[in-house]
Amino acid sequence: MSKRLYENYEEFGYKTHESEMAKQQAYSCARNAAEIYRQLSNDVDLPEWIEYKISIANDYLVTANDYIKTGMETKQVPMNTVSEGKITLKSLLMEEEASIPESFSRPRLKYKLDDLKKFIDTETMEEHYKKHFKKYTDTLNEAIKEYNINLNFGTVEPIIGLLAVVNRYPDKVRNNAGGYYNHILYFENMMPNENPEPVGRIAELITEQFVDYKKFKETFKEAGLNVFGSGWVWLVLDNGELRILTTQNQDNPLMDPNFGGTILLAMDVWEHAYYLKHKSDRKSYIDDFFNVVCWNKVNERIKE
Ligand code: MN3
Repeated sequence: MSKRLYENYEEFGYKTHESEMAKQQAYSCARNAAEIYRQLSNDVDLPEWIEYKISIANDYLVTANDYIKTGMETKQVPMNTVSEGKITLKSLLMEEEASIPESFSRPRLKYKLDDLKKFIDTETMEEHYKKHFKKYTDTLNEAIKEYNINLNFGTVEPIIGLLAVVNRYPDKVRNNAGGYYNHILYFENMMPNENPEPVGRIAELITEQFVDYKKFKETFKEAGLNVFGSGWVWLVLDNGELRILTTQNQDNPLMDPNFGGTILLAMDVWEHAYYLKHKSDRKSYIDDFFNVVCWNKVNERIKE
């Protein structure tokens, strides 16, 4: 694909100074992409994160290519996208960016904050959802402005795209992008639950890999108790296998460029998730957490 783009750019004629500059930039991007692709194609199995980045780069180039070939002659490029006499690739992608949110917001919960009270008390849920989660969301939005972060990651959801490149940014972005996304997962994978036993595909996977649900719970709980200080426990599906991971602070497995799995279940083990009811007893919080796990949500995530 990159090679084809590279060849396409060679056919372009000169239009105006601006379009010539844009053409040269796009040409140079395509040439670099083609060279990188050539070097990488010696490896038969590229790591998933490289494949992912190539596909993002490719999407950008295809969009730029389409725009130049079809748009440049018919559309007037708005003046504010012209900076110091040249059109940047960013301005070429402006139309696509229009659909990208400039900030993040908390999803509405599918249950009321007091619906889990038998296990997770209402006061904790209120503090957690309305204050802690809100704070991560607000601070993330502030950081996006502060560091002028472009949330256009092509076909990848903005928050997922951001987590994958979070190492480029200061801790404020890391902590709050993680804090924001981790809490989406956590509040989504809880639900008032009449029958908290795993069902469907996840029940099968647990039986295959952990013998039974009881054994799985013990392992997951042990992982939670071993998180020193604040952090998270994750059940992920990686190459068809269930794995239990832990992270510190607000880190998320998707921040690791080598992680290629799917997150199925998130458990917050920060004290703010349980201190009001369970005091320092993380163990009893984890027992209660298992009573509100939404296994249907876990099964949905397996299919994604
Ligand atoms: Mn929390």
